Amino acid sequence: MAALPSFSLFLLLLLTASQLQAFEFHEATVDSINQAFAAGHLTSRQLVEFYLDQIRRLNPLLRAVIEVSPDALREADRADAERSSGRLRSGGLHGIPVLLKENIGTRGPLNTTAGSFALLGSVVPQDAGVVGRLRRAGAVILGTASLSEWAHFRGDYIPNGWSARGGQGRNPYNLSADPCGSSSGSGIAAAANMAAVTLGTETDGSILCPSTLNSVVGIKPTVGLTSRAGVIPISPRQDSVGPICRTVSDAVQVLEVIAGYDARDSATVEAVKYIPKGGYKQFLKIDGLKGKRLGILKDYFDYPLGSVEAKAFEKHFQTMRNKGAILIENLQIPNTTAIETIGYTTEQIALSAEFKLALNSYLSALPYSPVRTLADVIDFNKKHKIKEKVNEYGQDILLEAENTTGIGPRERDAIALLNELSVKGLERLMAEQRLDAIVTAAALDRLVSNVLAFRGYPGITVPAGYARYGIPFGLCFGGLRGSEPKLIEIAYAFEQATLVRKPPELQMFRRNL
Ligand SMILES: *[C@@H]1O[C@H](CO)[C@@H](O)[C@H](O)[C@H]1NC(C)=O
Ligand SMILES: *[C@@H]1O[C@H](CO)[C@@H](O)[C@H](O)[C@H]1NC(C)=O
Ligand SMILES: *[C@@H]1O[C@H](CO)[C@@H](O)[C@H](O)[C@H]1NC(C)=O
Ligand SMILES: CC(=O)N[C@H]1CO[C@H](CO)[C@@H](O)[C@@H]1O
Repeated sequence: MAALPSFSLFLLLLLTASQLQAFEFHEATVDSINQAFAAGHLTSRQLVEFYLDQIRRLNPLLRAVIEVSPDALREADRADAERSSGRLRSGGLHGIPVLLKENIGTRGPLNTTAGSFALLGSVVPQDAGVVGRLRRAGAVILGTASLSEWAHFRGDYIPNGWSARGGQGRNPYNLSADPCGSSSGSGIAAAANMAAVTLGTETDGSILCPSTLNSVVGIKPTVGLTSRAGVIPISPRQDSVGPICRTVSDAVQVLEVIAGYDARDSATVEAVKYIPKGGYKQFLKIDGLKGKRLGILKDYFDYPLGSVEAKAFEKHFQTMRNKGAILIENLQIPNTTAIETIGYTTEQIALSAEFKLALNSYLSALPYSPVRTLADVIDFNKKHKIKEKVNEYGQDILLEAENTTGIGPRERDAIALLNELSVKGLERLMAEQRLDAIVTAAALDRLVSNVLAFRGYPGITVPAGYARYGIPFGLCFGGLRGSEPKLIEIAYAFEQATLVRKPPELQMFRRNL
């Protein structure tokens, strides 16, 4: 008789073990996680433990993470306890571990420094707007992702993915390849299964590029759709916070939670009007390409005939046609030459002045900080040349920004030109051709991010193939402000029809692990 209870205990243990085995941690999606949570096959604690273990093993090599949160397991336990007591938070991220780019502020133990020692020890007044939303949805803050220092606004010579605090982030598909930036750690961590989902930020390319190079999905939302409050800024006119995840569905579920009004970011007032009734998940439609008019921008597809990329894109175009899309090929954005020739310098004039104002305002609002102004940051770098590798990488962008004196005639002209290039460029093309989206290749040397940056347009990148040396490339779908619903339909249907993404084969690098 006494044997029975222990025998059933044995059965129970066996059952639990087999159920655990049944959950596939690698390439887990928000949906697969939620199903396992609901079935009682997985706890948030187990999930957090898995990612902490991945970080422990992989981070010495990939440097995708700057800090893990000492509160993560406690937050997971709380999410689990709430779930068992029937209190499930709405939004779909209850108990899901999120990694934040390290320029996104969190109140508590995690530092918010944009990768720079200058801000180490600074105290933020409260969680960033998007972090507040994640917490209210019951998500677990796992830690902070590495980045190109100061979101690549310190100096032109800082390598993508490098920061003094984070070290050099590496591309998990080829350790000697560029991981791109500035949200490099978010892209690397998503690709290498070091977090369930991640957040990045973009001013011009910082979500779209690292998503592409690390073979994951990035959504750069319409500027203002997600709050920038509590995020170390570059430009309130161009900055956007968005998800970087392994699938379109995951990215959309994160977007759903982080998008919305925030009293601390006035740009959200207008942008939240774009949020459709019923949210974004309804646009995850398998037939989302049907009837869509897609403008193929030829400048981004001039790959040599017979190259891996040319063959992949031809196949992808055919898939889109088969799924009912109408492809309008060989298009060019009017003003494309101007965007290429004067766009960058014009943008830099605007960003430099905007950065100085926004950063000084951010720093002065911190309850405690070792630096209070951009000038302090520059001084800090001069005093810590070794730690911050100032002799190697310089700080030319910071110096240029410090030299500005607010938004004067020169800056106003620059901003007006950026708007003109956009209105007479992308907006005109989309209207004339009645497009639902533009389509471009996405790679280190071909990124449409500037076209999307100047006037706050959204874009989504999806993996499209693997080129020479295993380096990933993607497709980017872009559109006008508020066009997320269409972009999601197109990106999701394309992803589901092609399923290009494969996880990096990290055992290749076992020697280094
Ligand atoms: C934040 O930085 C301080 C100072 O270096 C350090 O003591 C602390 O451990 C850091 N926080 C986390 C969560 O790593
Ligand atoms: C600062 O501005 C002055 C006057 O506009 C200019 O001559 C100088 O080259 C600028 N310096 C830097 C570092 O941009
Ligand atoms: C990584 O890229 C380098 C060239 O940068 C190449 O020599 C090497 O073979 C690649 N490694 C892999 C694993 O593809
Ligand atoms: C600055 C610039 O090149 N603007 C041009 C943009 O395109 C329109 C239409 O082609 C031209 O009229 C502008 O001169």
